Amino acid sequence: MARSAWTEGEETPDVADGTPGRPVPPYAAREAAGGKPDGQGFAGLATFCGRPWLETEAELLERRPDVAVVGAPFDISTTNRPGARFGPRALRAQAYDPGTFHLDLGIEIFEWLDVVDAGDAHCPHGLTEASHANIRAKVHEVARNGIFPLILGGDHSITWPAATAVAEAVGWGEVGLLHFDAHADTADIIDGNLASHGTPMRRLIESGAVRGSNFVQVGLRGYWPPADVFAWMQENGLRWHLMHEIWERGSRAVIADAIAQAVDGCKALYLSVDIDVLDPGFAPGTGTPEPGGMNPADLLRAVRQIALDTPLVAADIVEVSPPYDHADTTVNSAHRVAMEVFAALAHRRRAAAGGAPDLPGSPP
Ligand SMILES: [Mn+2]
Repeated sequence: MARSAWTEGEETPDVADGTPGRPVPPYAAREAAGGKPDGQGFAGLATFCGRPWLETEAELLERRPDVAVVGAPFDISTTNRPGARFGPRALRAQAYDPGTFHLDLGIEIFEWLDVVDAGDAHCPHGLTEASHANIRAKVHEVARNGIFPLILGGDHSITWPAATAVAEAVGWGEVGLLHFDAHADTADIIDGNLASHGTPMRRLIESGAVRGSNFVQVGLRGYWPPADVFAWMQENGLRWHLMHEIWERGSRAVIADAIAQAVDGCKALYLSVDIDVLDPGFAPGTGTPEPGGMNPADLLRAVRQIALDTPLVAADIVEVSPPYDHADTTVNSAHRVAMEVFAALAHRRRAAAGGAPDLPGSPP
């Protein structure tokens, strides 16, 4: 049994195999999987989860990972306080890195799922069209090669180019969208802006990239948008589950309904998580906080269930605005949304290979 505490009378810590002063290597399993040692997220280069950094399509093609993380550091389409351009960097550098074994699923995530960090789409300041074009191109580079893109916003306007790229790669009009948010983001034009963070979902329906019949929203609350926007949504087959319904029926029942609606007749699904779906007490670091939201335990389990039970091909996590965060609370919750997606996808790969959960997990 290795001892790690100082022992009285010794000049150096008693470590690893008991040899004073001997260097401590990282856990072999994590190092072999290309990751950082447990708990060392603060050290070294800030890639997402310490994963390999592969910025070009050629590098992606050489390795052919299962998932590529793409940053979309763009925030000039926010209607209120900005700062989400700092989201991707904070999610890479600030999130507490706890390890890689998912307890509930009993899985060492990166032994079953190869995840890389593909860097950021270039978002030149003040240029919405160019930024969105670059985001669309970067996500398309990933999706067209059969790699699952996990996109880090940025404000929610980035879902317009990102989901468009996924639809181009996977099938135009064959992609559904499951959307967690305090707000519907289905307005037509806000202050003359077609590319607002309050309008991306309408653009996706209008273009035909995403099917209205498989478009499901969860967590809406507060005071926006007005009734005429919901009337447009109803005409186009979109469905929504208000936060009030979660309060009445419980998250588990609502999520089960949302999943059933999203996947009914659907070939592929895109998950979009606006972190403001969480209550601002859990996620203060966001541009348009709305009190009365979900808690992280419910959101994380919902995301896990969606990644387990749907033909999920892509996901984004948006509206993390680190300048308004406290104690990295928002960043950590958003980071764990990604971890739930990874763990569920890893579990599916293991199940397909005939594997079973390791202790302490149990079948989901
Ligand atoms: Mn949103």
